[in-house]
Amino acid sequence: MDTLLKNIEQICRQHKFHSLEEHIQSLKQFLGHKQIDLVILGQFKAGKSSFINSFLGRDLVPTGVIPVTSVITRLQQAETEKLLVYFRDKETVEEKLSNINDYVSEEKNPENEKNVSLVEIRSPLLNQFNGLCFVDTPGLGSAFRHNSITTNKWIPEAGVAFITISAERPLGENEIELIKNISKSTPEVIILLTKTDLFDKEEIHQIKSFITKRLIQTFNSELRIFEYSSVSNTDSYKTMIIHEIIEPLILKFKDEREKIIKHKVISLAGKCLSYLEIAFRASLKSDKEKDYLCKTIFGEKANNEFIRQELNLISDNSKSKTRDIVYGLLSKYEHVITEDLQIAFKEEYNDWDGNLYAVSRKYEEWLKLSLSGILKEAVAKENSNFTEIVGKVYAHFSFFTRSFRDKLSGNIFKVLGIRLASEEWEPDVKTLEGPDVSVYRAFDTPIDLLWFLFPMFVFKNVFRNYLLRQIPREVNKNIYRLTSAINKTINDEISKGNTQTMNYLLDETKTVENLLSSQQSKSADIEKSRIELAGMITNIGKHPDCKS
Ligand SMILES: Nc1nc2c(ncn2[C@@H]2O[C@H](COP(=O)(O)OP(=O)(O)OP(=O)(O)O)[C@@H](O)[C@H]2O)c(=O)[nH]1
Ligand SMILES: [Mg+2]
Repeated sequence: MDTLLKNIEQICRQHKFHSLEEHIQSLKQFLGHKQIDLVILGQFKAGKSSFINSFLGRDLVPTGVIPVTSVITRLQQAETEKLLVYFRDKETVEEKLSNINDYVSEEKNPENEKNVSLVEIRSPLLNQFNGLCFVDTPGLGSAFRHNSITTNKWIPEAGVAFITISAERPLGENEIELIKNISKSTPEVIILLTKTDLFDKEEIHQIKSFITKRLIQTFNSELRIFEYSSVSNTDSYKTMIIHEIIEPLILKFKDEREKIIKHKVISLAGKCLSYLEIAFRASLKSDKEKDYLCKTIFGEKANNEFIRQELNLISDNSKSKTRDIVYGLLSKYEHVITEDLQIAFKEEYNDWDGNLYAVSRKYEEWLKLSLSGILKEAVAKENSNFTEIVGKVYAHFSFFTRSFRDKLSGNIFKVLGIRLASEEWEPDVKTLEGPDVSVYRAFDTPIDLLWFLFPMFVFKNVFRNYLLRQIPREVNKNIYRLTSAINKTINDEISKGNTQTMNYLLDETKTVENLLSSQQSKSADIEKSRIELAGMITNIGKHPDCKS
């Protein structure tokens, strides 16, 4: 496999297939892991985390009735139990296992605001599985798009994929898409029909037949389906899975790992091969014909200018709406914040001694502290909605990317009779950071500097009423400022997504341009690489893109 990967790398370098670089790097990273990851995927609330807990016989990962898992959690064997939390932006931390909720649950780490990249549970409970790891993933399809993005990005790491399907919602379009996608990364996709306790035997039989029928209709092949319930009959379901999946994997660990690696390398080789075929056919054309090819392939809707304009359109259109959405989310707190602060102020003010200058400073300090605390709480409550604004725009970028590639691939097919190998891509979504909250001076005109003119024993009530009246203005002003700050953070993130998408597509068009400009003098070289690679693939097995 190493030789094949080196060969692919060398071919990509020689023929400038830039867009396969990321795929090669992620595969190399995968080769560094010595375990096999059993990745539990599926819609939110399908029972993924419950399956892991009940299968391992202990409540290790959090579960619940609303979307829970927000971070990839990997469970692997170890002599002693520990929890490791890996962050995107800081050093890894070792934590008590009992604190796991603080990092992986949507409630304690909403929208993964702590920027955790992975949580690893190391436990002797996993020792019985000899090198097999379980990976719990955030559910797909919930209102939280960032959860789906996190999981989609992890898909290339899967060794064996368990697609959990709740018996309550048997197999929708989302699962079909997921199976299509994951099949490119792993040879072993297994359906886990969860919550079987909710139906009787006959009904479960009907649900399984329905799933099998749909899979055959779509993929022309069946997948193994295992029943599971963490509520009743659990031991017998567990025994079945251990017997049919786990034991064979452990018994032939080395072979199974090779099989997974082979599948991934062949998937990459398939992409490389499709590029070589395009390059070869293009190289046989005359310069005039090449000109025509380029014009047809990069017609009106597949050139760099078109990409730039369309992405900017998506960005600008979304950015122009951000401020109103953010203000809508924050302004609903204005009334209640104002009232709460006014009540609190009335209590505090009586205890403030000193001249007007000292009282004004106290007021500013108090207001800053109280208001920033309350606004921070409001921002924390709304943070998932703010991140979601970015998530929705990224979904547009990823949709545009897919349509663009389909268009490009269709054009190539029209003129050369070959399609680009398919690929899923989306920009990386990051958790937004809450902005600073600040408060103006209590007096815009510095009358407090004239404190000696206003003895407090006479004016205390006048200033009390004055300061009380300032509160609504301060709340309103700070909500506006906060809106501006969050608007900027969100729009900066949208711009970053735009740049990432642009770079990805420019790489892709550059690669195709290189392919199309292949010179006749290179035909023999390209053909040699193509025949060698095709030969290696045939020797090893059919590549997955050929299956569907
Ligand atoms: N009746 C029944 N309920 C189950 C079963 N497994 C899970 N549940 C319930 O389904 C809900 C969701 O379970 P989780 O394990 O948190 O689901 P999940 O797929 O991990 O959810 P996310 O992390 O949000 O994607 C919880 O209320 C569980 O109690 C089962 O086998 N039978
Ligand atoms: Mg979960």
